[in-house]
Amino acid sequence: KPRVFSAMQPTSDSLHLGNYLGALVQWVKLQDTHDAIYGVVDLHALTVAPDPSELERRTRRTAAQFLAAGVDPERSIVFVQSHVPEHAQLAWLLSTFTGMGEAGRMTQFKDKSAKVGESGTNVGLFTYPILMAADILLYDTNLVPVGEDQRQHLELSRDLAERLNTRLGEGSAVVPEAYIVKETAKIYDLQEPTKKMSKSASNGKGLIEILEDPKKVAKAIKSAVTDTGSEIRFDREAKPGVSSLLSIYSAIDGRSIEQLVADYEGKMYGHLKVDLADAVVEYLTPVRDAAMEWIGSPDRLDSVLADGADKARGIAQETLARLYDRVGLVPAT
Ligand code: AQP
Repeated sequence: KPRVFSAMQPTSDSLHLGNYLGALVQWVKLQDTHDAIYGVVDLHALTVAPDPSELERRTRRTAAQFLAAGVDPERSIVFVQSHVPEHAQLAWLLSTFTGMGEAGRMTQFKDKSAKVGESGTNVGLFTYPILMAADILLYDTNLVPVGEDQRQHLELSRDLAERLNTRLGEGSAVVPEAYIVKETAKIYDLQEPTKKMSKSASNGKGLIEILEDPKKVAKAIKSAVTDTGSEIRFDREAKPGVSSLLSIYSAIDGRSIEQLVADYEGKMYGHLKVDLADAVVEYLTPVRDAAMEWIGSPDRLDSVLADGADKARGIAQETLARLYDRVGLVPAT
């Protein structure tokens, strides 16, 4: 079976609807056709200097949400990045294959560091995409399901894989493909519907957290920014607010955007919002309940993660040994 790898950072107590629809839904589906490995990338989260006890809590909560969404630990590997030291080891090796200019072109670093200023940023944030390439190449990954914001980082992973094959010989690395589903590749902030829904960028009101109290979820949707005029139609340029509500609705309800537009012909924005709020609450309730159950059973959760780390490490060690050998590092034994 081809291999799929993807991961999320434990940077908040709850994933948001963008993480969920943009990535997690695809993770669950791809388990049927792929050998799947899904990680909580805690080493990446260190780049934002998290509070230690928060990081610990969020790491378990993030894993709990993967499982609650339907990632099946009997079929797929679920693990925590820092449990597999080969991630950091391969990242070092890859950093020696990455040009300064190449790393400097990453727009996410530019955006994030611009926000905190040069003195607030750190080298880890700069080399973040190299660690991400290590995450992916370590498992000889064929496919990486992510949202649109990760496209450029994926491109770097591909370039690095190709470079390893050129410089160290064919078969050094598998060149991964991004798997970005157009309809859900970018879920927008409800208050600023031209920006992506994001843990860090939002003021909070435009964000739907999947573990949030259902009343607050409904309220956030009902107070979403809509556009001038009253017609319900899909037009990202002229009507970003309504268009983004339609995208979310279509993703969770299965009706196409055209069908939704037809169903809401002649109705007001308010109708759409009330129905969408109900639909989202209904959609998220079982996920929230299941996540709470996992969060309430830390021993069970830790045992899933221990098992996942064992399995992931088995694969990671082989890949790292292959690359260490090809670059000429003398084996320890
Ligand atoms: N708004 C979004 N629409 C679709 N997909 C999205 N993803 C994130 N936001 C959206 C996808 O979710 C996964 C989470 O990756 P991450 O934990 O590395 O977080 P991120 O990409 O940095 O995005 P966040 O969660 O909003 O955090 P910040 O605030 O740091 O930007 C990825 O597959 C991502 O594409």
